[in-house]
Amino acid sequence: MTEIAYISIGSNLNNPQQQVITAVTELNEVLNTKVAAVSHWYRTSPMGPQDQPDYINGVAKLETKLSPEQLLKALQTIEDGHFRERKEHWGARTLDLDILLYGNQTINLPYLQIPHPGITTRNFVLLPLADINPQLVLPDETALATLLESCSSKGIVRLSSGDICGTTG
Ligand code: A4P
Ligand code: MG
Repeated sequence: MTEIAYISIGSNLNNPQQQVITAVTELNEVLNTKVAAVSHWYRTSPMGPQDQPDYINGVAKLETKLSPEQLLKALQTIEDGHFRERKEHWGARTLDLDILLYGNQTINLPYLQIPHPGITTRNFVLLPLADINPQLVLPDETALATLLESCSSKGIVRLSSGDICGTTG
């Protein structure tokens, strides 16, 4: 069965613009998976430790036949290919790929929580999700539009396509 999954893409090290563009290509190359849409890209102030560069953030919509666990593994393989080092929690990273949503499923495993716990409060997740699907409703029936109403637009700037080459946004 094909499911829709939304993936958050973030980078703030080693040419972040290039990292995120390459990540989209690699997501499209994952087995039994294709990228159906990509949001605009955003420059965002770091959440967490402030002594790190700004991030480039966006979201990709996937159509996939992989299970959530298989998809997580595929994302971690892509992160590893970007020389992602797992050091400080919320620290700087070359590439972070998180599963925001997988169909209408709720998953609470030690190594996989879906919807991603940060989804309801992070403007760098909510705004790109709305670019792709403003009508989106979470598994607990919260509307994305409702979350957006209480979400700050502080520290986030939408990039135009001239700012980031190769973008479809
Ligand atoms: N994991 C659990 N659920 C999921 C999921 N839905 N998708 C587990 C992906 N992974 C999931 O992740 C640690 C573990 O989370 C994985 O082993 C997986 O089994 P990680 O990426 O290795 O490490 P982390 O950085 O400690 O956690 P995470 O969750 O990626 O961090 P966050 O909460 O996403 O924060 N500021 C801005 N402006 N933009 C950003 O994108 N990102 C972070 C990272 C901090 N500040 C930021 C941004
Ligand atoms: Mg992550």
